[in-house]
Amino acid sequence: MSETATHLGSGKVRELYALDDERLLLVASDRISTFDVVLPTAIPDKGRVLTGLSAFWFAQTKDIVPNHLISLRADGRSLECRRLEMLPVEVVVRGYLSGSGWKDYCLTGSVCGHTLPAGLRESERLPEPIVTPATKATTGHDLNIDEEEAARLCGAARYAIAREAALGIYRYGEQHAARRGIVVADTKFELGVDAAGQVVLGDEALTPDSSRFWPADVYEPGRPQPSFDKQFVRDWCETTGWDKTAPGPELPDDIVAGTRARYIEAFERLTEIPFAQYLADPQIVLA
Ligand code: Q0Z
Repeated sequence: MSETATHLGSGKVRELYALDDERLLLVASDRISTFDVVLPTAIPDKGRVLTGLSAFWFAQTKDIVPNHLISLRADGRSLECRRLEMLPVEVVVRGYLSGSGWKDYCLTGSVCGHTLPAGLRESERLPEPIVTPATKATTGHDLNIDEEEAARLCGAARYAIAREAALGIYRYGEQHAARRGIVVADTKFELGVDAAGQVVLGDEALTPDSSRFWPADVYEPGRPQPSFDKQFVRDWCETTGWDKTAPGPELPDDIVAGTRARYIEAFERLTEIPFAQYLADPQIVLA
């Protein structure tokens, strides 16, 4: 028995293949992007960290919302998934005021149609998490939309189910991570509809690439927060005079090693599994 995978597309750091009409393969590379540019230097095992974390969250949250995971491959970096009809919006959940949410709040006092209390500071925890959908731009940045527009694009009933699913997973993940010293400021979900018409969580879940992870020990509202995973890379890039257009700079060995250690630290804190054990037996994250 052999399988031939058809390459369907590339993300910045992941590849998508069709295995057959019903199944896809999502493969996470060791590439890293910063300031929206993929760097020429890989972070060894980054793809395994992200795949292991995603599989961990899919297993942990399957009773909150069904997901597309069929199996985690022995390479630790590939997920076999059910093929879904993806919703035309990304469902972003924000528990903290950062990024485009902070920008929009400063300009208008609201984020994607959510009017927020006056006087909030950058990176402040919101009174409750908000859902801020975005349309998937074919190029460049995602476009924030309000929930009324998302409901129109998805169908109101489908959007209502998707937003409750996203909120439920975010609340679970944010609490779990907070107990282990990681603030999940926000996270992006992609959901779809399966052959039975059920809304299903697809893509990746609560990874550092789909979320903002902040170290809880230095969290302080009123300023931007350091990234749990990418801060060494960002800080080093800022010392080089790079203009943040492609191609990015090659990373020195110590920045690669420090960044790899941060990804592994995030994995170990969140899963409570030594990363070496994941490499020896990836299925351990599904238990
Ligand atoms: C995910 C993406 C990547 C490029 C489509 N279960 C699913 N069913 C149908 N479509 C998708 C999924 Cl996950 C799907 N993407 C995002 C991922 C490389 C694009 F690894 N696009």
